[in-house]
Amino acid sequence: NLVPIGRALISVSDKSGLLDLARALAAQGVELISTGGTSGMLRAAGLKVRDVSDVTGFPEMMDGRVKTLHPAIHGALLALRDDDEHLLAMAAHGIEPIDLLIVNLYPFEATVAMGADHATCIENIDIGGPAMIRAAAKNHRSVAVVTDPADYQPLLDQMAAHNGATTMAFRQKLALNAYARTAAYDAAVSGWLAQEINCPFPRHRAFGGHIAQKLRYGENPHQAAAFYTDGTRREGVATARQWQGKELSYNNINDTDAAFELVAEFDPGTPACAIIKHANPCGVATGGSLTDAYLRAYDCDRTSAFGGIVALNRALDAATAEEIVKIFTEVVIAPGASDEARAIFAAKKNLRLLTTNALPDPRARGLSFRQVSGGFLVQDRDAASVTEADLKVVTKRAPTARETADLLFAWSVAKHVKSNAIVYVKDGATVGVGAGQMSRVDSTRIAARKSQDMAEALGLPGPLTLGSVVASDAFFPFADGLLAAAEAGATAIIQPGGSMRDDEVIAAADAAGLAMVFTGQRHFRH
Ligand code: 93A
Repeated sequence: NLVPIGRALISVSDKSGLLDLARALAAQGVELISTGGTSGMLRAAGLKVRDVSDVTGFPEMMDGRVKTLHPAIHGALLALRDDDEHLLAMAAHGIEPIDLLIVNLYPFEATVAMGADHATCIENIDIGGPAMIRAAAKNHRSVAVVTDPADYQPLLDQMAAHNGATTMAFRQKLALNAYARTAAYDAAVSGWLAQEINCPFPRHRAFGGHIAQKLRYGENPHQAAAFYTDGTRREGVATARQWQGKELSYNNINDTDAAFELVAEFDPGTPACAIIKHANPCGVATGGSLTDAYLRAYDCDRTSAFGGIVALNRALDAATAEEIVKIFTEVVIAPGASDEARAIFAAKKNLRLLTTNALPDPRARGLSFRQVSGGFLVQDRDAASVTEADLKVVTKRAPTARETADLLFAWSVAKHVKSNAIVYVKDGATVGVGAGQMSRVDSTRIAARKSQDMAEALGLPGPLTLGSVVASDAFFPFADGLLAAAEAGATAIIQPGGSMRDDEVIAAADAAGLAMVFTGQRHFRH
C-alpha cells in the first residue's frame, strides 16, 4: 500500500507554507506541475516547475475559469495504476500519472464574509480545484491529496518515514478531509446562493463547515464535542479572538453566543451589558457608562451571576474590567478591549476574554437549527423586533413614557429567555427573570421571589420588582400570571396578546390599574 511520489500537481490560492513544501518535495526529486499564480511563485523562488498549460497543451483561459479541466490532468489523477486498459489509455494519450495533489480552493467563504458583491462571489466559486480534489480522493488507493496547509508537515513526515512514499492509511485520512472540504465548500455556495435569491428553504440544501476547535468535551464529560464554523461570518462568537484564559468549552461557547446575541439587541449608542448563566440571562442593563451597565446587570441576581458569562456592547474599559474581576466570571465577550482593561484581566489567569470586530446584527437574516433524532429542524433565526409604533394599548391606562421604554427593553430581553419567559425591568435594567418553566405563572412567581431575595441581600426594602414593568414572551392564557406580576409590584405589561381569554386578562389588568400593551408577535424560545 506504499505509493512513492514521483509527480505532484500544486495549485493553491492560500500560498502560506507553499515554498517550504515545494522545496522539500523538489529536494526529494518530485517533479512539480503548477497553475499560473502558483508556478510563478515557485519559479521566482528558483524552483523548477512545469506549467499546467504545458501539460494540457491549452493555455489557461477565460480569466482562469479553465486551467486544469483537461483529460491530461484528470486522467493522470483518476487512472488505476494496476489496470491494463487504464495504462493503455495513458500511454495512447501521453498521460503521465500524478501521485500527489496539493490544492486549496478560491477563498469563497472569506469573500462572502468580506461582504463582496455578487459577481466577485461568483468568480470565487472554484470549479477546477474541487474537480481535481474529488478525482484524487476517489483514487486515494494511488493518489495523495492535500487540501489544507496544516497537512504539509504531516505529509513530509510521512514521506520521510517511508522513503518518499505515503501509506494507504494516510491517504485515506487525506481523502476524508478532501471530501469534507469540497462538501463544506459547496454547502457555503448553496447557503450563499439561497440568501442571494431569497430562497432559504430549497428542496435540497447542504450544510457544512470545518472544525474551528476540538473541544475537551461536550455538555458533559462523557460526550465528545467539536466546534464547526462555516467561515462566512464576520462577527459573533465564531470569529472572536481569545486573549487569555483556559480553552473554551462547549457550554462556554453556547452561553457566550447567547450573551453576545442578547447584548447586540440594544442601541449601540448606549452602554449595555448582559450576564448569562446556562444560556439564560440573569441580569441585563443599560447604563450611563459601561461600568454602570455591568453593575446594574449584576444587581439583578448576584447569586446567579457568579461563574457567569458577561457580554458588553462596546469595548471593555479599565473601570469595568476592575469591577468584573471582583467575582468569578467564566467568559467576557466584547467588540474590543483597551490595553489597560487587558492588563487588569491578565492577573486572572482563568478568565477568558474574547473580542470581535463587530457586534452581531440582531436583524440579520439567517437560519437556526435544532437537532432531532434522524434529522434536524431549520427555521429563520428570530430576527423580529418591535418599536413603540407597533404597540397596541389594550387597557384603560396607557403606559407612561418611562414605562414604555422599559417595556420595550423587557421585550428585547424576553426574546432571549427560554420559554416560559417572564422579565421584570425597571429603569433600563432587569430586576427579575423567570426562565424555562412549564407554567407561565411559575416563571412569574420565581422571578418575583428571586427579586425579593436580591432586595434582602442588597438591604433594600421590598422586592426589586416593585414599580417595574413586565414582559411575557407569549400571551397569558389566564389572568393568574398577570395577577402574580401585579402582586410583585409590576405596573405595566407587554405581551403578544391573542389568548382566547384576552378579555379576562385585560379586565384583570384594568381592575389592578395596570397598563398593558400587545405586540402581536411572540418570542418562544424552546
Ligand atoms: O477557475 S477554476 O475553477 N478553473 C480551473 O480549471 C482551476 N484549476 C485550479 N480554478 C482552478 N483552480 C484553482 O486555482 C485552484 O483550486 C487554486 O485555488 C487556484 C490556484 O491558481 P493560481 O495557481 O493561478 O494562483
